[in-house]
Amino acid sequence: MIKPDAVRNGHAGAILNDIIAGGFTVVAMKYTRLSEENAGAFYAVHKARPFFGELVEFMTSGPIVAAILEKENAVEEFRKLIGATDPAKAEPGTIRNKYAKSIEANAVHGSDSDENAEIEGNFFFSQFERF
Ligand code: DGI
Repeated sequence: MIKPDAVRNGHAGAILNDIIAGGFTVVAMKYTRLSEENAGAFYAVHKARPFFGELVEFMTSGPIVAAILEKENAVEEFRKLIGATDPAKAEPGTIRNKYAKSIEANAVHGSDSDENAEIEGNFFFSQFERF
């Protein structure tokens, strides 16, 4: 997912370029905006964390780009491409290092396991939206 900060700051195109240059194939993609209910469900694992309310507020603050990406070893490869959660700790050249401003407004989301990639893909896309 390209998060609201990156879309707002005009980085969506550059981020997609980096993703494609990184060898990922786009299987599905959409431009949409999360409702409070959607964002709360998407980040349900963080419900008990002190930043949950702010996270939901931020994630609903503007449109996002959701995508399903394909590559060998995709979950790990994508996390390498985006860098650490906190952009201050993200390696130079990573998407979060280049385009993110803070640990919350950190430009992109990537699934953390194959299982969650399946769940998150199903959250955004039907079988008719995958190519
Ligand atoms: O998988 P990641 O997005 O790299 O990181 P995560 O699953 O640990 O956290 C999910 C999102 O929650 C993260 O992208 C931004 C937000 N977050 C994580 N830790 C903090 C945070 N937001 C705030 N405000 N403070 C935190 O410590």
